[in-house]
Amino acid sequence: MRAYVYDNQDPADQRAPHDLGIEKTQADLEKVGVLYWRFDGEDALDKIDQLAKERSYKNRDTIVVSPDAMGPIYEEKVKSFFAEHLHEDEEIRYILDGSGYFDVRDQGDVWIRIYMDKGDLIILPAGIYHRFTTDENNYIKAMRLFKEEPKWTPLNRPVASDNKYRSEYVSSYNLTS
Ligand code: KMT
Ligand code: NI
Repeated sequence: MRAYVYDNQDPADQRAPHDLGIEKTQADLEKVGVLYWRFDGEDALDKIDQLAKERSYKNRDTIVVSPDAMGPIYEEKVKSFFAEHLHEDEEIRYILDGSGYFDVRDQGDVWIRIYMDKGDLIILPAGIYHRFTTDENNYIKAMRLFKEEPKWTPLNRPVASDNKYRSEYVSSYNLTS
């Protein structure tokens, strides 16, 4: 994992690094409710099982985002993952192979880009505005964990002003809106 401020240059190329050169720490991410773990080595899956148990993530599946796995819809999918959105439940991803970027909004509404590769696990809280893209290698394999049923419907920004998941998120992390 490596987090840094996203530069808004060349917006046409979402898969470029867009690295403004300002590093962010795991503590910076925690300020907006984003949790991170590194699980590698032989007991990685045991550690995931333990975290899943502690947090009541009962189910999981695997997704591969790549031209090989998705065929002609790949470009369209990559564009749709990159639309700024939130979910009404946590988004939990463990990277099994490959790499990609999760972008999250900080308290000042600035994009923080989080580079994730094999062994990285991230939890985005319900209500946070975010987006995802593959990087220039065009390949990521990730485990998606969820509590009961997957609630991955993306709600694009802006959501309704009375969306309770957004309101709860905003008040939990002292954002202005
Ligand atoms: C998402 O929610 O944007 C995704 O699941 C993208 C693939 S997970 C690396
Ligand atoms: Ni999402």
